[in-house]
Amino acid sequence: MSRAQKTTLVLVPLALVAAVVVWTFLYLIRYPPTVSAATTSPGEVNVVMQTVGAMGTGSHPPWVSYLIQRSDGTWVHSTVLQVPAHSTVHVTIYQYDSGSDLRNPTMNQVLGVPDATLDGKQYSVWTDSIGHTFTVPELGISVPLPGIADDAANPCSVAPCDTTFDHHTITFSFKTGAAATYTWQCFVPCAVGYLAGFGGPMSTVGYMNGVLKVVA
Ligand SMILES: [Cu+2]
Repeated sequence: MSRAQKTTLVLVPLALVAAVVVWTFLYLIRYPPTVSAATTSPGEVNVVMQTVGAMGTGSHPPWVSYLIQRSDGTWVHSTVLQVPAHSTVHVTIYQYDSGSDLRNPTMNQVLGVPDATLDGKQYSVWTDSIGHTFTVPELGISVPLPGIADDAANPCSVAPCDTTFDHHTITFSFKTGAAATYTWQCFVPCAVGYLAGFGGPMSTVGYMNGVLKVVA
């Protein structure tokens, strides 16, 4: 056997093993896509998201989730959000889920944003049931997203939901600093069927756990 043949004999199986390992890794992490905020004017961007009581499709249909809207209007099942550094981020969240009581009452406060509105009215705290929160601990930002009524007439059960379904509209804004990567998440124990409501979707990027990429 020539040297070239021997080399091929070693390298081909090695490449196959490497391909399988990479494919398995990518399959296991199934990292959701990054969605960039839409620039409206210099230094200002818009982010539109929704929270749903159940995805209704995909690998975990019963899981609660966030979704992010692309600037072309399509909804992406992702929580990986990219915004520019040193800009103002205007966030709108359509909240379609019912709520539950909080374990930590701190989380019913609007923290770190000056202008949160709920269905068009400014608010700073929500003491009734809460569906989810949008919280970026490192930035001191947390916004409670009130739940829709338990007896809502027209709840949405398959994401993405449109605004013909019962929902609350929450808006707020925050300023970004230098480029950095933060994690954000929901702090309501909203993972039904998991220990203390905190497993499953609560600890999974793409559902109730997200990444905020601030890029220069
Ligand atoms: Cu949640």
